[in-house]
Amino acid sequence: MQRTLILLKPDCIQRRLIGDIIGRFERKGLRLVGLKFVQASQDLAEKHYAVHKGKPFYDSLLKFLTSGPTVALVWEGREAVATARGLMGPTDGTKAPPATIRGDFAISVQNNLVHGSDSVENAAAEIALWFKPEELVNWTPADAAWVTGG
Ligand code: D4T
Repeated sequence: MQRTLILLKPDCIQRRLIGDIIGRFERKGLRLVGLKFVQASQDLAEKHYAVHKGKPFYDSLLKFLTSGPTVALVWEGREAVATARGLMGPTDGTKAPPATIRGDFAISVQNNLVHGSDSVENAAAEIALWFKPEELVNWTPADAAWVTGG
């Protein structure tokens, strides 16, 4: 079982898409283990996007992530990192195929609604950045055997 960090970025909240987008991860069969509504500070945004420091879009990206509230989520499941990235689609909304989140709802590169960890290692670091260990809930959904199979 893997865990991944998903952020519903400020555009998702402003556009009232929280329910639609959380529903896609739920319906896929991923298990929600963490959820919080956060106003990201400059420090948190800088740490989250440290890998992009120095790139031409970095300042704009930080301004965007700190411009309003974000919903931070941790999802668990088989191949959760790649599965979530598949649900999201590629970075540029205009290139994202229909039936992906960005393909259905985004037309921007920056304002692309969601962030998802891109590796198991980065997922662990990002989950630790956004959540305290005690904020994550271990539980077994009633339909777990039906979702995961044998
Ligand atoms: P995240 O990290 O938000 O899940 O997005 P991706 O993994 O799909 O894309 P990324 O790391 O390459 O970019 C992070 C973030 O920066 C924005 N961005 C990216 C931007 O504003 N301009 C750009 O030219 C690029 C490449 C979008 C996502």
